[in-house]
Amino acid sequence: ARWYPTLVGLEDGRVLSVSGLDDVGAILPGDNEIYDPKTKKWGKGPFHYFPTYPALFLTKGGKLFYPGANAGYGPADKGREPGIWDLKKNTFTKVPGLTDTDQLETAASLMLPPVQDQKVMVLGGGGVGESKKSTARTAVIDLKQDSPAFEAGPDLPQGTRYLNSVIMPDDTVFTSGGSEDYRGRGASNILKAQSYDPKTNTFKEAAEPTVGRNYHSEALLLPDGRVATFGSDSLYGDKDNTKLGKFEQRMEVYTPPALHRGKDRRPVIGSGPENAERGTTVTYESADADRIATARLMRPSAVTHTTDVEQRSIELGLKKTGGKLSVTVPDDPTLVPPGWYMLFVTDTDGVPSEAKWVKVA
Ligand SMILES: [Cu+2]
Repeated sequence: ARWYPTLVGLEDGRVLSVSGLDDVGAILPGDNEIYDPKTKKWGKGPFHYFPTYPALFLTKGGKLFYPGANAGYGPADKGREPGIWDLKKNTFTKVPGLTDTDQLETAASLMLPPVQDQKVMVLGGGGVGESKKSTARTAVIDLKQDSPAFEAGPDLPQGTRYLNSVIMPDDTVFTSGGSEDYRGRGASNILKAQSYDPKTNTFKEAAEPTVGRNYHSEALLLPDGRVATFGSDSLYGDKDNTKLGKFEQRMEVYTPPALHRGKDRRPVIGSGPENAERGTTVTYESADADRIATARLMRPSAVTHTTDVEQRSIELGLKKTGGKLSVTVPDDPTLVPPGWYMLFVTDTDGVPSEAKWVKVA
């Protein structure tokens, strides 16, 4: 029995289920399991303890990276340090450099785009349990280095738990919402959003959301290039914490600036294959081929409790010839795990197309 686990899609299509609470609500000591869709059976996974909803990212070569971000439950002094988990040898190698390591619960984390850069970012987070602490810290680690270590990134506007972070087709990261205190206590929802650019390692202010988002809130990239945010579970409904909170049912949709430049400016991906094999090139009709600058395969998110280990953006090789776009998928299942993806192209002005759904076997 297991609830609040993280499900990590592996390079061969199997799914590793990690941590969680058992049927009486006690945290599992480390008995992880693997589901194989080919045999439709569960088997034993490598034994290792993590707090619930650990953020675990499939990295190049097949090891998992744990930035320390998690969604709580479990003791404060166990399984909270970041490191690299070798599933085959079941070894865990800690990585240095991260600050505010006592505030990794409810932190956001993601593999920065494109995934070939092998950089993982951690944003915000709070103290363990109902702690009042939260941090504005962000940090980035480059896993391509021989001895990877976290380096400080730009601070968030304030201490933030439950930050939503979404990879965008133009290789920026849209972040919004969260609250400064545990579950929005003391009316601490943060009505701010910002766009992070991995190339410059800076935040830029984005349009402010009007609905607060804390615990049990999510944000997803839509196939049309916008971002939907939904949910939130404030513990209290007022500043003095005297009334019970209500589950947030309003959704909001964020339209990035590039989509305000005119509907007819968006490049269009025309007809072409729905399946793409790794290591091969697939070709799509496109009247806009000449002005396309980048092509990305973006994995749809599976996000809950500020944990989204599915989202990733893969840089594709790009060739343009007379009204046709040819994109090449990397020949590496640890970069491109099997499944459905959204194919986006972005033009030289930074305007993205709508997505075309493409399956990588
Ligand atoms: Cu929950």
